[in-house]
Amino acid sequence: MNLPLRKPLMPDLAPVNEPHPKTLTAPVTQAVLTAAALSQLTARLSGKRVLILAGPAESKDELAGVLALAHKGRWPILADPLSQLRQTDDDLLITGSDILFDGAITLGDAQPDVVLRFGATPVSATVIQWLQTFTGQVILVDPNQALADHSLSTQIQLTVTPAILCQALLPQVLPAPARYCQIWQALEAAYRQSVRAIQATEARIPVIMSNKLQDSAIFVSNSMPIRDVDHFYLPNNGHNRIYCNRGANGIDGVVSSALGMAAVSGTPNNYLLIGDLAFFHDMNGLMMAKRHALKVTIIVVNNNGGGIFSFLPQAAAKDYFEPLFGTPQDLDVATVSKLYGAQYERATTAEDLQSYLNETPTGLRIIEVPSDREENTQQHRQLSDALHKVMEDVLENYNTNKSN
Ligand SMILES: Cc1ncc(C[n+]2csc(CCOP(=O)(O)OP(=O)(O)O)c2C)c(N)n1
Repeated sequence: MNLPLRKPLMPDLAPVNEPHPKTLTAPVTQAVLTAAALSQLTARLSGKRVLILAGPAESKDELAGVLALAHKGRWPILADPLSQLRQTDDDLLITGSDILFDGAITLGDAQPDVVLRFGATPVSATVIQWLQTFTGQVILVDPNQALADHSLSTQIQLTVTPAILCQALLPQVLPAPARYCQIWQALEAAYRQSVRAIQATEARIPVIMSNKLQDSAIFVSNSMPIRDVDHFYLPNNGHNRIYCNRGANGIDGVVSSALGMAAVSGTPNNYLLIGDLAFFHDMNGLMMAKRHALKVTIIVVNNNGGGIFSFLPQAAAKDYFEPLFGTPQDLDVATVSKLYGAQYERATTAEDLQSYLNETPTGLRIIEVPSDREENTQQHRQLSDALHKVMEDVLENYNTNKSN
């Protein structure tokens, strides 16, 4: 958009008293479930193998009722990193869904009959693709009729709030067969055990963050950071909120968004996890940290370019891959830190990062984690293979011991 303005460029300095709109989101409907709808829904869910898919939500309160309902039904919850449910270490939360849903594994007795969806579109493209192939029923809880269902798999759309729905269903539903929940919990336990032991440079960052951070607001950049957080940031009782600019999934404006978060989060414990390209893209946003004395720690994963593209087939086309996709900038993060008056640290080991995250934040701090794109791709592939094996072993164990 290019809006030419005519001189004189003197603004109207008279104060404007119009109140700012409190919220830009549409009002939440207060619809209640009719008795008929509730009984139909109960019949679809009670005693069934239900899988709850908790997508992005604004606050912890939005999906609070979902936990109680899940416990009543013994239903596992695929907890998107932006669902705000990973703030508590609940034993029904599932994080290892990408490995289970990428089509390489037969779910067997872990296969759900029904998917009950809350929140917006999940980060995981694998989960969306799986939903497209899922032959059971998909119910979407969409109070404002505003959630785009990118999977086009919804059969029933409920226009009640999660709170109203969960409260109404809670006394009605009976639990799923015990074995169903047990398998999911065994899968998740094995997954988490492997994730805790990750040594790979980039993949271990969310593991360390989920271990170390408490009462923090965490902003995550698009590209590999949000994927790694989805896969490897484990639920814990640290009460950390996680945010990301989803939608167009741009790598633009991420530094500024994180600083905006830090300005209103109400905590000095603000973090941004970001790749080098996204960081340099919005570098000058850092000015605002100085101007507003913001407390924020930025972890820059510096693999000198777009690490995500090394996972795509074009990585094999050596002649044009680097100038078109890899796009290394060869810029120095330490010099950028100096320019904006940030405290600079370089974390080359897991211990380095752990100890930097132990320090209490006092202002703008930039922690550079050097990485290598090729090595990162190999490490992720090895990790994915190992995690598939772990999950397959658990399922095989359950299938051969039917008495489990
Ligand atoms: C504004 C914008 N431009 C381009 C893209 C395409 N894009 C997606 S991921 C990516 C690479 C990001 O690199 P980096 O931030 O260093 O993260 P990494 O891939 O290394 O994890 C690019 C350019 C985008 N998403 N948004």
